[in-house]
Amino acid sequence: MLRERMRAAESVLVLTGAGVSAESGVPTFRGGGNTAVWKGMPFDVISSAGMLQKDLPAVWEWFNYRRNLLAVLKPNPAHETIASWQDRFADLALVTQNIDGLHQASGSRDVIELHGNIWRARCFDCDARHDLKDMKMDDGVPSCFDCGGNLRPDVVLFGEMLPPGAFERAFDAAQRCDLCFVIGTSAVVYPAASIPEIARANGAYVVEINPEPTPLSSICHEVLTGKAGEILPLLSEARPLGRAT
Ligand code: BJW
Ligand code: ZN
Repeated sequence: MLRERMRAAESVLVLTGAGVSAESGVPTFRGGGNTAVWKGMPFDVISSAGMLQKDLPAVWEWFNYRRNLLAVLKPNPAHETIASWQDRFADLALVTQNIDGLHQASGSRDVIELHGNIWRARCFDCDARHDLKDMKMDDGVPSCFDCGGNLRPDVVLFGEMLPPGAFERAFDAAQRCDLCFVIGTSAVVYPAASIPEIARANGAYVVEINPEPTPLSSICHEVLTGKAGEILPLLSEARPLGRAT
């Protein structure tokens, strides 16, 4: 029973994906949404390492468009419930594939961002990071304040390595957790999707929250079918949970 597991858990890992931000109005990548295609290009083409070489201005245009969409969006009850778990569990690791910063906006600290952050840029030449919230963006490719080199969005595109240390921290948390939540991810992108597998292999109880089944559903001990923003607040309430499969 999940409530018992939550009471007893000492170390909890939460892995989130785009579905956690869906109820805030952020489009998901797969299964519908408006940003799956940008000017005729599928997102895995425009958000790829190859596109940085081929057309950096187009990559900036795509990310500027998305930052503009995100600028007015707010965290939803899913983000808020997860943030409240910092006080509920002695050891909580929040690992996200999301680049939108909404976990931090809801009060989560020390978020392990596997795929970077859309509000940051990185210099190709000197590797300096710059906060885009402070930067006035024009069309074209912005320049580094430190060395004048070309900047790129500080996000992990297809075919790129994850930020140094991020997967290692998530891997450690997966090895030590006794309860693992997999929330709002299609679980098709690796190495992120391996984290619940590692947790399960190390004895954790694995719970998925998603309106749709995923390739990970079959290894989960419980699948809570529905929206994260509706189900997660129920996990903080005293009354019995709804249907679990
Ligand atoms: C709700 C909901 C609600 C809706 N409530 N839920 C092994 C085999 C084959 C290929 C590979 C492999 N290992 C690695 C690869 C390559 C590749 C990969 O995984 N490809 C697969 C697709 C096949 N991986 C990589 O390239 C990674 N790098 C890497 O492995 O480096 C090592 C290496 C380098 C070079 C060569 C070889 C190895 C990097 C992956 C980076 C992913 N980047 C993106 C784009 C970020 C920038 C941007 O935003 O544009 O990250 S892709 C995109 O997918 C984004 C997401 O973080 C990621 C995951 O998506 P997510 O979060 O799961 O969202 P969706 O939309 O897919 O799903 C939403 C879910 O929510 C759905 O299930 C809904 O049902 C649900 N939902 N409403 C709850 N209200
Ligand atoms: Zn620089």
